[in-house]
Amino acid sequence: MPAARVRLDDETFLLVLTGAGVSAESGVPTFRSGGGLWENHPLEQVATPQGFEADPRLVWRFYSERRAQAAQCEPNPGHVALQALEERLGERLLLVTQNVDGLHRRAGSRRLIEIHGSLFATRCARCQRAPFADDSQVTATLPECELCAASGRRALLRPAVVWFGELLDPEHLRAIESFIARGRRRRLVFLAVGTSGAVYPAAGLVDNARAAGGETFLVNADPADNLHRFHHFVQGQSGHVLPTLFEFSGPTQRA
Ligand code: BJW
Repeated sequence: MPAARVRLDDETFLLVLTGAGVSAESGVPTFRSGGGLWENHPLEQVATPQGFEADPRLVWRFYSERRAQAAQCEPNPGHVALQALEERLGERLLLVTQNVDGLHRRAGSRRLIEIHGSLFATRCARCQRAPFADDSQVTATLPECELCAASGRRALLRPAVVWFGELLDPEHLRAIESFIARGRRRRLVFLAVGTSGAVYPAAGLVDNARAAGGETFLVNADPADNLHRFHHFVQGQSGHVLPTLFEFSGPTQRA
């Protein structure tokens, strides 16, 4: 049994934030496990607009490899436990993930916001066309936007993920704020899982939850950078901890 348990009752609004650690047991490498490097390239070289501008081929190779790798991975008991919570809590649960690997969706989670985008979507680096589903591998030829081409401009396509220095979708941020506001009027619980607490604005959500009177939990293999801002810390592997982390009381228990 974990060191602390998350009590859920009929009043509870549960906001969950997940990071790369949740997918580690599925075989998806975390960001900072290899010292923040991919093939000796620092993250800034492959996960910034400047990096893409300087070497789009390198960046596409990074994302093509990750597409292929994530497609071969399966959701683990941590993803499954969070999906099961959605069945019990319904609209009183919101799952916010920083992960782009699609594993929460594949586990069946639908009350889900992918705040850093998706590995399996592509968009134009220049125009505002909506991102489209895409699992292709980019090797030799860099893909170009055909809508821009039709109006006589050349623009590269890029992975539909959020890089450092880029804004998160304001609609996503509004949906999170609105969930916290609803929870504030009832009983708000915030749970962060498998994230180093190093990247904002995700790492600041614990503060938003606390400002709204929320009780806050962190489940992580190691102490996160923002550990001191949580009320409770359960150290361990999420696939092991999450299935027994929650205790239910009231009708929520019967679902
Ligand atoms: C396990 C486990 C197991 C392992 N079980 N646990 C405020 C202060 C300072 C700077 C900023 C600030 N606000 C904004 C910034 C700038 C910047 C930022 O945060 N910089 C920091 C580095 C300081 N943020 C941004 O630029 C964001 N944009 C923004 O805020 O716009 C406005 C603005 C811009 C500039 C200045 C000010 C305002 C955008 C951030 C986008 C991040 N993008 C990436 C790439 C996405 C695409 C892709 O996947 O390739 O997102 S970077 C990378 O980090 C990725 C991740 O989602 C993200 C977080 O990583 P995560 O998930 O925490 O993974 P790890 O590897 O770090 O940690 C894993 C953890 O799991 C570890 O702790 C392990 O111990 C644990 N673990 N196995 C449980 N089995």
